[in-house]
Amino acid sequence: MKRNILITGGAGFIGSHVVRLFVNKYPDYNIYNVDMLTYAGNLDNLKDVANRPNYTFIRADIADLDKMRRVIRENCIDGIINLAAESHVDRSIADPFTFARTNVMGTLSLLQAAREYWESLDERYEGKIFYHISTDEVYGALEVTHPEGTEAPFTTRASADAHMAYGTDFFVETTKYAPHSPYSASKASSDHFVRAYHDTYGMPTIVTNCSNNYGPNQFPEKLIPLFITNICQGKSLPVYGKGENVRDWLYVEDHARAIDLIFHKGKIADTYNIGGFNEWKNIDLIKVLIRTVDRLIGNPEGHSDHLITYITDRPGHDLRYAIDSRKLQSELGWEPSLQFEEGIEKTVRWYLDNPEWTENIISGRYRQDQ
Ligand code: NAD
Ligand code: TDX
Repeated sequence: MKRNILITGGAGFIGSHVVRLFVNKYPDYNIYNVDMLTYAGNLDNLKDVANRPNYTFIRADIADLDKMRRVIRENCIDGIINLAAESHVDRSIADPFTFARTNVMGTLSLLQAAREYWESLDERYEGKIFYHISTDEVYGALEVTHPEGTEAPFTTRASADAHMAYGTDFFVETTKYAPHSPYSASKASSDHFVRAYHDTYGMPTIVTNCSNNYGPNQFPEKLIPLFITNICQGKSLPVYGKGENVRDWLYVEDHARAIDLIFHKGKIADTYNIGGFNEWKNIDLIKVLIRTVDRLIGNPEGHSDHLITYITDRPGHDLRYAIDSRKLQSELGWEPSLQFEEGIEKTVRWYLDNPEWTENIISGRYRQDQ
């Protein structure tokens, strides 16, 4: 079937994996990638698909309502996957306004532009979808609790059942929103606007909330790529607080597969949580990273342990995120494909095999070329 799909934020980390998947898997779809190319946007991420006949890049700001109206109307867009966002918590603490502008006003502009176009058509919303990509951070933070006498579940990816057996709390689709950082507050606000466009205007919308992603092409300000880069360069590894915060990690291609599945088979007006049942305490994860990088570059074991440096905690640092993704697994049959150890190995190898990708970012060259 022919379709015209608009993917926003496609030059970023997750967006580039989603664009690649759709361009390769659906030759009959026209894929339009709208990205403003902020510091986080990098066209190097999409070199392999840039010249495909079913792919078009449009440099534009999602908060530019008139531009979004034109892009959607001129290209007869019938599906939107909204990934464009300011995404780094530390930057949101330094500059909350940029987060409100892109994440809230940008999403609202896209919703409004889509609404105007779709309502002008005879078939109106039939066959249309506005799919908004959100985060587990909107749910706030969980405690680290597990029954006495049991090991913490965050040492390797367990099955969902084994994980639930610990009886600790997880974020489910009905967990009340309680964002703490300006980033998560802006994402929560955008989620509310998306649901309001469904409830008020009947727009077919879906929202998904995913846990921490990792993998190739992640901007080296986030924990995993920053630490891989620093270990390679013998630079210190700034661990916030005591390194006891817990995150639930998912390989980025597994997230992209979930997005594909939900875009095509998800229930309109519904919400799905996406996560890998793969919780790690930061300091344990950092030790795995050090071991993996040292092994792959031929350093003796323990060589880079001294780089760990505990620094002042991030303000408002959420203690634990953990996603219960059983709804997505049981209703749509999605499962993460990789064990964490495999995913980390693949990720470290990618950064080691592609040093120019990181070097272009550090030198700023990537911004001159685009
Ligand atoms: P990213 O920062 O790597 O990429 C964001 C992209 O959006 C960049 O290409 C940037 O140029 C573009 N962009 C920013 N502002 C824009 C604007 N005003 N107009 C057009 N384009 C703009 O982000 P990411 O980590 O790939 O995250 C993508 C989405 O997934 C975000 O909505 C984020 O909230 C969500 N998410 C991320 C994670 C994660 O672990 N990274 C987890 C769950 C959800
Ligand atoms: O230098 C660091 N030192 C450190 O201890 C950095 C960059 C991070 N950390 C800690 C903070 C977190 O507990 O590591 C953990 C992961 O940090 P980030 O990579 O900044 O991710 P996080 O804050 O958990 O948010 C991420 O997951 C959810 C993404 O950035 C968001 O976009 C997504 O919504």
